[in-house]
Amino acid sequence: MKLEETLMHFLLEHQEKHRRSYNFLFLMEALFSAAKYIEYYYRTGALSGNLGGTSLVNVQGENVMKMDQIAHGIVEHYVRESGQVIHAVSEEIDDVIVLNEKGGRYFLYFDPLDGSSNIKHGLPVGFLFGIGKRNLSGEEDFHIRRGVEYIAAGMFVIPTGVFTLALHDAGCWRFHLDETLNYVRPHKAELPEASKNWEFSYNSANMDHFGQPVKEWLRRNASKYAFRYLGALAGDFHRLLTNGGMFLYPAIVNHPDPKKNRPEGKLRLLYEANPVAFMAKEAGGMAVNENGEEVLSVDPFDIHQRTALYVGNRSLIEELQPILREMARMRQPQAPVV
Ligand code: AHM
Ligand code: MG
Repeated sequence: MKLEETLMHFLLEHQEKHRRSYNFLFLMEALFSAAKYIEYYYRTGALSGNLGGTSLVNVQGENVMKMDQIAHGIVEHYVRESGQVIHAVSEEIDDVIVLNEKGGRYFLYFDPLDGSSNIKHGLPVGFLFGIGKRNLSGEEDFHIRRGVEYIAAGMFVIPTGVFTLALHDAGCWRFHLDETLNYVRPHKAELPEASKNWEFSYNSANMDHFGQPVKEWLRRNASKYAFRYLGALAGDFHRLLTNGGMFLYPAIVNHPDPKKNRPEGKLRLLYEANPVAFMAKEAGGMAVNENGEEVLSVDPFDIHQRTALYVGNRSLIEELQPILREMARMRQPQAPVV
């Protein structure tokens, strides 16, 4: 019998080493409990009729699935009970969820079940989150945190029992759910420098509607590597963390059906792109948006704002970055020649 190191023990050591409070552990415990419940509902969803849709449309104009609602309810319950969160933002709720403004210590941004097109098939989805911290040294102004201000971010790939957690300046770590429902066996995730197993991951059906320079760059580069696409960010990013390469969801422009254009990108900044960008950074990688700016540095103006995302090995992103910056420059209105 081999007994494994648990995630709680790993976190305790981490907090002690960095002389940090135990409050973070209470919040993490709430997230683990929520993830385990979501896993259970998802795994049994086909038999209990929970993998279908509802008649509702969310703030983003998308159909709400039953599992979206169930997963949100579970996370909100545990997070509220923990007493650790001041405000939360969920993909499923239009407004900021006000929790413990007086005693809470953290801000939580989460997507309880991301990758909705996989739900009816019971295929992998993700519970993604980012955590910001109260201003401890002065008046709290409740501002929405940029990705660089997150102290941690993670993703549960549901229903696989795999969890990845990145801690500010302390790396990106992977854990597995064991037979007693403990997350165990910390393993450091680092994007491999060697390109042997690198993969590209994007919705190739959109390729014709990416910006022209992005298309050209992909035509020159993507065929050097394997192509994999699950359609759920957590699953696609999970592969990327092990194999290296790039995941991209660029802006979609000039689509013949204008409703399908997404000039601002598809993914949500606070609870999809930023958690992934944060994990990538802690694993040695990088993420930029359609302007070539680091995703983590973007100042949020809306809790549900969208962004384009290019994330992966630093060398690949740095190669693409000047192309994106140049595209952004060309989009600026040119000063009239006098
Ligand atoms: P969702 O929040 O509606 O589930 O959308 C987010 C998902 C990501 O998980 C995934 O990377 C992307 O959308 C897939 O989009 P597409 O189906 O357009 O390829
Ligand atoms: Mg989502």
